[in-house]
Amino acid sequence: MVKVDVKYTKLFINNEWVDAVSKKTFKTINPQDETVIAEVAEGDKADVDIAVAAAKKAFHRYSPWRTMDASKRGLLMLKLADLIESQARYLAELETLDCGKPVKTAEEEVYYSASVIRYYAGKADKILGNTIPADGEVLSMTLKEPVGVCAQIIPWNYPIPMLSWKIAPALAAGCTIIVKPAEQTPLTALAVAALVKEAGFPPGVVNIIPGYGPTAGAALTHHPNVDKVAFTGSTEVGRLILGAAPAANLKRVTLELGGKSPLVVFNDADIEQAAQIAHAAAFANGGQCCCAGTRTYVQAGVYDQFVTKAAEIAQKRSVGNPFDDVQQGPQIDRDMYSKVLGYIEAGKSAGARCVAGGDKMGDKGYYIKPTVFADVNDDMKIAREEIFGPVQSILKFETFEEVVDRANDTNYGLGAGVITNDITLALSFAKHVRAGSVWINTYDHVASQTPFGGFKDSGIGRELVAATE
Ligand code: TXE
Repeated sequence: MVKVDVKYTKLFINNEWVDAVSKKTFKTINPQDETVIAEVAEGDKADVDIAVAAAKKAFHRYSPWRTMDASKRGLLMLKLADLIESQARYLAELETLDCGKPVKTAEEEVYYSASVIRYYAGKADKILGNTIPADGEVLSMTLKEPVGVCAQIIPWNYPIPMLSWKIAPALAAGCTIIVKPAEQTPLTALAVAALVKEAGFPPGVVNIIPGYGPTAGAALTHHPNVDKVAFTGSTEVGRLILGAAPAANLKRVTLELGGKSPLVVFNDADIEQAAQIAHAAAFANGGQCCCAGTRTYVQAGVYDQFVTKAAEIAQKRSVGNPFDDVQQGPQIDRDMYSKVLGYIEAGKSAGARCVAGGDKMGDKGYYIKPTVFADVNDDMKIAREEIFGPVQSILKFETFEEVVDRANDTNYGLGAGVITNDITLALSFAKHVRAGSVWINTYDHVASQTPFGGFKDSGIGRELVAATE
């Protein structure tokens, strides 16, 4: 077991480390072996009130933050990105300890997160308004203003990238922030908070309140002095957040929620390559990815060949101690572990053909074998509900029209993919599938320059580039 020093476990408010008002703490658990990593201060409404007051003060018109040149905001962000990179290995190990993802992937995610912050650093002094040819002897123009105090509630599947997606555009725009990390993974957000202070951001600009959703999270979403909530998580909680907004102050809400994304493989595809892309689409981050391509639709002419290949690749996927050179570590927690195993049983009892995995792995930690089901029907639970684990469902189709209808027959609309050499077919699929992002002959390519978000139950609004426009 790798020893990682946990340096920060308190709330971060006004650039200071403080205990919760209640003095309560909660345990963060290592998903490899269910041991306690650390006791972390448990924020609740009283702490949220203090953090919101700090963020509101930092947003006052004469505050150091509001009077700072926009270009200087960008420079502070560049400094933060440099500091994050300088601690890449430490942050990656802390992330792996807390959420179980392979340390190599965690390190890539740290560099990626620094790149997101750099991208928005460049935007800080390029947020432009318009001049408008209004009728009459007037000059009409728009001035882009920061929204104000932003609550940002993030999940456990990509803790540092989600932190960067949330804080970077808000900082570039000049907002102030209260982040509530997921209760499963509070540690890296706190470690980044220390770097926020070191970079020189004024007190109150970024505040981090670890704690639970129904307490700390709900206090933020109901708070009258929070101007916006940006949330990534389940559709169920997304509905609660949207519902809470009008009662408090009509705060703005962006929601990035779940998915059940289709990936379509046509007869003309290179099957080896298609199976590899589809595997990565379904199994990246142990399947704990909102846009995971979990419904793999394969055209009848190549179906059998594809199923054989997909099973082979899944059986070879290396699963184990995330500090070793593996492709997959444990699932995040006992709840998700049991939930995913429940879906695997549901797939078997519904008559889907399990061609790889299909079970837990070992007796310690939340490890699950990469699982592939073939001969899945659209009405099976495993084809309809978000599993959020290492499970791929393969479905057969005959025609383009049929597969577009079936791909769209879902409450979700986050991602979609298509694999074919026929560009007309690919673009036509991209046009007709109801998904926020469509990838052609690749999957899950997410860039700061490209907006991200969903239709239907997958959410409201767009993140990344759109956030400062
Ligand atoms: O999500 P929650 P959970 C999906 C995935 C998964 C399911 C449940 O299908 O199986 O959601 O995961 C905070 N008010 N995704 O339970 O509860 C919570 O503390 C305010 C998809 O982990 O939505 C955490 O910080 N906040 C997803 C965050 O919401 C509340 C990523 C997410 O937790 C709250 C994660 C409340 N009432 C899960 N209740 C994606 N889109 O990537 C909880 N929270």
